[in-house]
Amino acid sequence: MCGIVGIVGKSNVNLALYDSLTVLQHRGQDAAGIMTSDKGKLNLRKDNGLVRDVFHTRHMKQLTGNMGIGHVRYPTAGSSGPAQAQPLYVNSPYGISIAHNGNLTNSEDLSKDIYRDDLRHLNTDSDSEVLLNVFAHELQVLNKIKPTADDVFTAVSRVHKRCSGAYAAIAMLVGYGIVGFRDKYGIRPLVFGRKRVRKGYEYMLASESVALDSQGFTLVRDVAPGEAIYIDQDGNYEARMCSDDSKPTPCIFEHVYFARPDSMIDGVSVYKSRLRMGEKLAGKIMRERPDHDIDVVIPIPDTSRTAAVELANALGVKFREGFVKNRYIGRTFIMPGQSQRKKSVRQKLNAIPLEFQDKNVLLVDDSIVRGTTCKQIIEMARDAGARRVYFASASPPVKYPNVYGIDMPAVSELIAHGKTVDEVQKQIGADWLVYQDLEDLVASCAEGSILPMDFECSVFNGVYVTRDVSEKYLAKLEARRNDAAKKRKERDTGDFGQSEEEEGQLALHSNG
Ligand code: PIN
Repeated sequence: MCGIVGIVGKSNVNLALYDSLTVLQHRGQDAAGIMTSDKGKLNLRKDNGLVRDVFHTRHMKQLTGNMGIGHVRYPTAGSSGPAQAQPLYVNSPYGISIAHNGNLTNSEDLSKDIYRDDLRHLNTDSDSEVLLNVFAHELQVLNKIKPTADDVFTAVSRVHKRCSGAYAAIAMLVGYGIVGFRDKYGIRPLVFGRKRVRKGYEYMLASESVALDSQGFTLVRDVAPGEAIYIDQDGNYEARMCSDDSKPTPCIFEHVYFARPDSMIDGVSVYKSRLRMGEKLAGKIMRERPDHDIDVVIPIPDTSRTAAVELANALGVKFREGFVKNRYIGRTFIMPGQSQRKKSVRQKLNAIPLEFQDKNVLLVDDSIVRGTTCKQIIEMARDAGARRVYFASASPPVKYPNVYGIDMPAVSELIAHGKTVDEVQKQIGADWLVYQDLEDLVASCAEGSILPMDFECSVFNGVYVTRDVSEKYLAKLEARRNDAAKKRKERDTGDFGQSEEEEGQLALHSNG
């Protein structure tokens, strides 16, 4: 997953972009970048690393200008490195840069068209570079010396016709303005906000509303699926629907895990959807085991906490913090022969034994992906003295690959793929395992929505809304992810090296 932001302000926007990216850091920790436009000149700083490490005072001083865009990136299987950091740039026409969140599913075909028909060069295998070049080409063919909002909307409409898959993007036309657009399904989120200042209004587009909140902007609304919002550099904005068959189907995993709980997506509070996940899970537990003997509900920090609180409430059982997470864990060194150490969750989580001793505990997590982490956590609960260890997942079994920007592990690594719930329960070593039902998850995330909508739930049901995801595409993806898994294994068992120990990075890798 990636995070994107764009601002048209009345004074330098570098600090607000930087601060917004730190607020969106949970969406990607691999690379960060900011590009600003100052009187027709571009300024760029991007590199691998966390926002706080990529930008130093000397970079910030150079990022002058009242308009700019920013990006934080998560690595995809097999592709990382500074060349993949965003914003990306093409100089023709006008000078255009882009920050993209998502994944195009037809980028291989589009790359060929871009080369043969559009006579453009691609320098990376990044689908974001494909998106940028398609957009640039569609503006170029309009052949205008100065682009108008109409021209920008025409180009976005053409992008919707040519590009398939997931894309929430913010593009900047140097010296003219920025445009935010979402694919016709609205798979990835994008919000629009404004702030009143002395000289008028400043405008912001961002992946999540928390970025607006943190900078004192008010959420105006979500960019609708298929819509584009163009803000010129003088602060005039215009919105237009650029797709004639938009069908709101946002990614449900944003609610399960990716988005911050204090964000609003398509009018739904992520915090509230997680509370409802807990409530509905409690309903299922009561249906399946009305005489359950759960003494205490314990969340696995951090994401599952909101669902776990409400689950405990609804069951009328105590909620307790049984695990403490090390907030400062970053890189850990792996010495030769220490492969086990990388896999150990004990470095980042520690149990408080008095919450486990002689109790039947219900551990709650947001999802089970590989199942490696939860297996170890169940062991920790037993070591801490638990009598029985039950496990609840706030989402259904993850069984299928994601092609829309969440780079899940290879299907062969997904613990629930091709297994029954009983088999998964056995493999993770739980005394009982309960998963959320998909219809309950959907109901949890839909309540209060401003749009009549379905959700993109492919990791749970294998249904791909863009309808272009062939067996061949999935087989290629699987091969790439298997390769990445193999490399990871080699690295873990190989010579002295470094490794990211972030929970999310072990479990879920994503791009765009
Ligand atoms: C981690 C959220 N969440 C925890 C990510 C682990 C799956 N894992 C997905 C569960 S946090 S595993 O709260 O944001 O820190 O099933 O692959 O072992």
